[in-house]
Amino acid sequence: MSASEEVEQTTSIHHYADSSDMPDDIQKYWHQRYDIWSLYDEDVWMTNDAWFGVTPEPVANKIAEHLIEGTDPSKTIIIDAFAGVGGNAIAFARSGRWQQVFAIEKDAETMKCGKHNAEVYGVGSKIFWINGDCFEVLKKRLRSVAKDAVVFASPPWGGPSYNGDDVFDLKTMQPYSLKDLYDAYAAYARDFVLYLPRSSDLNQIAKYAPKYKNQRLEVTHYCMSGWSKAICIFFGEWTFE
Ligand code: MGP
Repeated sequence: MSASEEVEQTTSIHHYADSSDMPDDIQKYWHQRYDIWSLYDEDVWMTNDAWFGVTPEPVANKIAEHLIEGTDPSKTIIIDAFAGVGGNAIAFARSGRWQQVFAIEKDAETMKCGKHNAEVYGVGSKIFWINGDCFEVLKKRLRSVAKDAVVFASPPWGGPSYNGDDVFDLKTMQPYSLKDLYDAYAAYARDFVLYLPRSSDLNQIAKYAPKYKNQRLEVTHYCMSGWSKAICIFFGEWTFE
């Protein structure tokens, strides 16, 4: 019995070898498996929910590149607040830019996937995982670290049905609204990035443009095959060309 077969019997962790093994509601992601993970066949582990929330590898790599371009070189620590099965944290670790990569994940099974996937991608020793609620962890364990770190957050958007409305309402996003996220991260970090739906209401985002930066706020679409997958909002001090 292989290690992944053993894991599958006792937990919600899976490495599906065929789409027919997947629950119906996530089968549509099967054809995207190599877009999500180029090393999918090397025994990448996923929970069922991770299929619709994980950042695809090319997008995660592009975000990691942008963070290198835009952050002050004096910043050496990055905190992935909703690390999930590891998509972004692995890209941050692989970029080689950060002396420390912290990955916070609330769900223990999901975190096991993230740790395992980091091993698959050869960066297992470069990520420090913390099992807990990111708001609690930032308040208590990482408080002194967070103020000089970059915080990256790819929160839940209320499930895969987020896509139903033409314009996504960030005030009613579940379980955390834009305001909840902004208030929580601004309390602990100066520089933070939110990964949000491509159809997010830009007027709601514009309200957070700071006066001291001439009312400018950097928002970037991340695309695959010419279609936006999601946006990032960059809060704090960023210098993009
Ligand atoms: P999607 O719209 O569900 O993609 O998610 P899908 O069905 O592949 O459709 P297509 O039109 O893009 O082909 C697009 C991207 O949004 C995914 O790749 C994830 O990175 C991200 N994403 C989706 N959801 C539901 C979430 C979420 O709840 N949280 C986070 N952080 N990202 C999500």
